[in-house]
Amino acid sequence: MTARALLAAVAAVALAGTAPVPEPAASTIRVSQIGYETGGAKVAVVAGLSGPQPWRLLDAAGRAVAHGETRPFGTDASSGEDVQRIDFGAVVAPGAGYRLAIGDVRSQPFAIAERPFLAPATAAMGFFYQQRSGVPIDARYVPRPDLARAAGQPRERVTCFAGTDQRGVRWPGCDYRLDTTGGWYDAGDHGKYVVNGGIAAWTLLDLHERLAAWGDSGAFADGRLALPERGNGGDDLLDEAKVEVAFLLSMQVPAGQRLTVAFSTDTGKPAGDFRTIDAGGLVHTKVADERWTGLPMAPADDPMRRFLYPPSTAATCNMIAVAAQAARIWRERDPAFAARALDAARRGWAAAQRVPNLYASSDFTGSGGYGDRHIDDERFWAATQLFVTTGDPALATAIEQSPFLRDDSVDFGWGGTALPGLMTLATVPNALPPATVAAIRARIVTLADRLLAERARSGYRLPMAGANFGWGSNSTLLNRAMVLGVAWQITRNPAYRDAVADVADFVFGRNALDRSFVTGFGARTVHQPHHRFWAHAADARYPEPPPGVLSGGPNAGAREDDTGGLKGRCVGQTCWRDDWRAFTMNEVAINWNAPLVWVTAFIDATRVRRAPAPA
Ligand code: 9MR
Repeated sequence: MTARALLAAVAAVALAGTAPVPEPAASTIRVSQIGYETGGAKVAVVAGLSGPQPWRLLDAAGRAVAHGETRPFGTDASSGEDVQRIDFGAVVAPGAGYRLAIGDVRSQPFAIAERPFLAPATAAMGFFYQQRSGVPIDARYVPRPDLARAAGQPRERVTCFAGTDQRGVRWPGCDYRLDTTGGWYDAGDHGKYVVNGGIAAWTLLDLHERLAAWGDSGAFADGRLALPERGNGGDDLLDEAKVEVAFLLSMQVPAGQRLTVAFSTDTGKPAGDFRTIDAGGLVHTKVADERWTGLPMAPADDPMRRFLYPPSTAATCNMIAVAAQAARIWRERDPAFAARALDAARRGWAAAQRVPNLYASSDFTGSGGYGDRHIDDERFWAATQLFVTTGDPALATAIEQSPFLRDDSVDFGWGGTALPGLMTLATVPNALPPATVAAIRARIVTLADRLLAERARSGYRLPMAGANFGWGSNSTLLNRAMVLGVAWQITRNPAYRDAVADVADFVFGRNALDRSFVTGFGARTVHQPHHRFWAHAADARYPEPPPGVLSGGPNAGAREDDTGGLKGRCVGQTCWRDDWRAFTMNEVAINWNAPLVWVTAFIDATRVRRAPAPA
């Protein structure tokens, strides 16, 4: 073959390699499609069998290397299915391309590996770089050249929205501008929202604060991630999180600034009760487009005017929490940044005390609402983070008297931030009396036990037994897994770690749809996320998603349009479609990918390490 012919042949193979591979059909044997840890539990879930059936584990060559019998479970409420389980935990030989088989039915292929979660954790962190606003996304730091793009909003100097909202209320605007360049886009849209940026940044920083206790403080050491900051000597996870912290700080109203805001208290009515106040120290809720843009839309092509939207007490508390957390994390690493963050947090705290009940209005078009009328939990969260950083005795009293110390909720998220306060108090050294810290630790363990009890009732071993899958359900599960992970950190009881891994197994494919909800990981994964730039399905000139991006997941309350006729006829975790239009179930978001990073990094960091060979 001539050199030219060889080149042509290579090119043909390469081209064939880019052709879309047809997706394998869904199997009734559901496995984690990335695979299982050599030393971990290994369970598959099977639907549609009657009575125990013989199973075989096949290696990549199709040879049976283990066998056994399925174990009936009964009806699984989250899917409506009758399920059985295959437990092949005894198999520890590493390998790729394993499949489980029952008769002629085969599972998707999967691996047994020492560290199956390392690559997903790294890819899931890479999502954040690619969501950066204000900077070009450089081909050197993305997994494929077509993911590079021009900067969106490289000079974002914005003023307050002035004009009429969706309900016809006129907002007066303001006489200042803030430079809000930077941060991460929230999701498939180009809004930047403080409450969601806050919980997402906290989640990554919380992971950082735990890695040493898990025995892996270098998990994201300099050079581990593909980032422009690589080689600066700093931890890569912190480099990425700092991008968002800086954005949150930029959203604060300048000291002494007077502003006209609406003190409406009833979401059912148009905004009202406009008053002019000293708004200094409060934080604007969001910077976002004036009207919704369509798909596809690269950030650099966004033609909309962008505005600051009114400050709220909830947004202020989010900034306080993360800025205070940042102040302790960067205290030695970057004292100037830490001091700036602490000053912002303190000014924010004073403002939130002065203006304790300024709620966000959801009446603006062009961006998400993130409205929240219950902000005592945000106040508590802000107080805990500020207290852990400063030891201020006045905050200690407020924390010790808080009803959140005895709260029963096992969930947290952008609108519910009490548990993040407790999770920090439980494990980050602080000046609370030891008995109070012990009580908080016991509380977390109690909540985790409640999650284990739910898991015992769940056919898919989920810490959420019912069919109540809502918007971003994958993050609900992953956030519950974080509570389990903290309980493991407190007790070292392996049952909690196993339960974390069960959530990961679900997210990577052990679910009723036989679907890995993380792009690029698994034989049947997500190809059409609702995202304005990774919009290949909507327009072939735009890229497919990068690997490591989590779909919001099943949403039993999704719009009729999104379910394609499923609405009302799907059960819990079956209410999902891989469709780029389906923003109620197939969008991606920073507050969903952050717990994916936390959970995958947790499993990897807490792996059973082999004893070092004797010297
Ligand atoms: O994650 C948010 C979910 O909890 C809400 O129910 C939903 C409707 O208000 O909004 C979700 O957040 C979206 C935000 O408003 C705009 N950016 C995309 C977010 C993810 O879909």
